Amino acid sequence: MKDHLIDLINEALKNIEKAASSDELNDIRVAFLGKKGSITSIMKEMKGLKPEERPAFGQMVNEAKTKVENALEEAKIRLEKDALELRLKSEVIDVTLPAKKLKTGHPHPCQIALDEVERIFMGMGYEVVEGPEVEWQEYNFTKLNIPEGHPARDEQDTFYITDQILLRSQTSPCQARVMERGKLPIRMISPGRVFRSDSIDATHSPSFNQIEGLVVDKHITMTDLKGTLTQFAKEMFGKDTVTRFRPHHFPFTEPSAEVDVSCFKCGGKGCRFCKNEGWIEILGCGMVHPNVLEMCGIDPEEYTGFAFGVGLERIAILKYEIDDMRLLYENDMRFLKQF
Ligand code: 2NM
Repeated sequence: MKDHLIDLINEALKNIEKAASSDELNDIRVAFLGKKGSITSIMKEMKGLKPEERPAFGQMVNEAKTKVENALEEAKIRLEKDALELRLKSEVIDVTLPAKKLKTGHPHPCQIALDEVERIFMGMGYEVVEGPEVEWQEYNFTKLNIPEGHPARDEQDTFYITDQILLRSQTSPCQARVMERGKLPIRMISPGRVFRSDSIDATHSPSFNQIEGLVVDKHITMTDLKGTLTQFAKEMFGKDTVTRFRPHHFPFTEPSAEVDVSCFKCGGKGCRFCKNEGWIEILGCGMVHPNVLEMCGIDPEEYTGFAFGVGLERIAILKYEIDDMRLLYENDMRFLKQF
């Protein structure tokens, strides 16, 4: 019986050594140590022993069980270690391989120019206000001193939705809304998309972006207008930039002016970029017409203001020396990747 037990132990240890998976180890455990396992069953044969032999034999069986248990446990650890090593080998990562290039986008040249304009005016204490692209003709025209019958209202120039509702032709309606709200003083810029019934060419589009500015306070004069816009031009185009104000006409401002900056390519000497003028036109401006203030609920005897409008695409074109505005709209990656 003792020999039988030794044979069983050896058989179990041999099987354990050969086992290649935890399932196999489990089968071995059941076969030898389970309820009906061969080592467990040998206990039942104790009846055949003399009573004085029984304790020693019982102890042998227990030792046999412990031996097999230990072997099973060691095998389990060995298998787990082997499996881990195999996995590490198969999943090895070569950290020296070049990484896959992530295709991240970046701001559009118009967005870069807008961010810059907003940064400059926010630095002077202006707030940025946006308004609806679909407007009442009342806000787009009437309150801006463009009465019925004025040529600017012409159907040829404006996209009408009904006779009262249109696609805004400028962002000034947004400023009329702010004036009407009545919180003074006002220092604001209103960037956004505007619409005019123009044919597409290198300098025109039926939809483009404008940034208009408005300041209303007591004692605002043309000097404030000139100082502010000259400071803007210097920050936008370089500190040596000089401005020139030429008389002009806008219905919503009086007096009105167009502003040129000295050519930042040649410094004003004249070159291809400025078409030998030495000057480049960048914006329109003026002192807010008293009619506009009044129609927006502000007393023109107490308050005055100045306003201006810049084309965003025009700024981007100048800043990046783009020779055709259509490039800004076509989303050709070969063009956009350059910024
Ligand atoms: C321009 C030129 C001159 C302008 C006027 C106003 C308002 F709302 F105060 F009347 N906003 N923007 C203005 C003045 C716009 O764009 C070339």
